[in-house]
Amino acid sequence: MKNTIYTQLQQARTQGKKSFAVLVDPDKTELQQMDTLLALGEQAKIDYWFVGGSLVISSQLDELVRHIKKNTSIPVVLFPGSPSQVTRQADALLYLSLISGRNPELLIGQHVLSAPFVKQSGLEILSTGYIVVDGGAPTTVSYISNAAPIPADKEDIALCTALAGEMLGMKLIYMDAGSGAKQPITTSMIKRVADQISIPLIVGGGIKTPEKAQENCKAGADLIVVGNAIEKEVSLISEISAAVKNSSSL
Ligand code: 1GP
Repeated sequence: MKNTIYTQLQQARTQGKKSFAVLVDPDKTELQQMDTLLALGEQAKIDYWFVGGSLVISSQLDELVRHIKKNTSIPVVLFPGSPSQVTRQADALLYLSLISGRNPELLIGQHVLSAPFVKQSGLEILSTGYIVVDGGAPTTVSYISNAAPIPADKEDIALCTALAGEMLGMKLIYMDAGSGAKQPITTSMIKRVADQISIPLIVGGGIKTPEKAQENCKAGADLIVVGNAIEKEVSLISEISAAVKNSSSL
């Protein structure tokens, strides 16, 4: 099994180097309009493209990932809302278990059904404890998963959930306020979790400014994910990328 991206993430964590991923939602992306985004991502030296969404209606996932791979050298990591969003064209797969929820299908059920296909895909598999935190508005992920998010001020619950994920052997923790969240995850919750876990921490959902991205990194996030804000204002890629890189410290 490949281990390239995970090794990169672990090394970055050890070195205090922060990473930045831009989330591409296949439903909101026209192939023809991708090229500006791809060029800006290359220029800004982002670390990863994340591709996926809680509910993908479009059937162009394969084609979209192929297009990104053909036009950039940046690795593509799938961030799937369901097993139907797995394509061999990508480099790696966030193998998400929704550990903040109590829906057995999203904890293990869908994994069992898709395991043979996922194994055969040849993708690098990144087992990820996925923690959804209330972002101030109902999000697609909460509705689809039928699972309540962790209240934004319940830092102890987030911490215990992340610790349990790590001790269960997950390679990454992803704390997400949900796509387009009104309130991103607080720096205080990020710090509480980051201080106690030793695996890389991904943070996303509702991050709209370089300042917030930087604050999250300083609080201990290893990888920042931004989708919506960049869809609205593509030039934010370079500003957020610079802010994330500048937060790297030894
Ligand atoms: C959502 O973390 C991602 O799952 C990104 O969220 O689109 O709000 O940046 P945004």
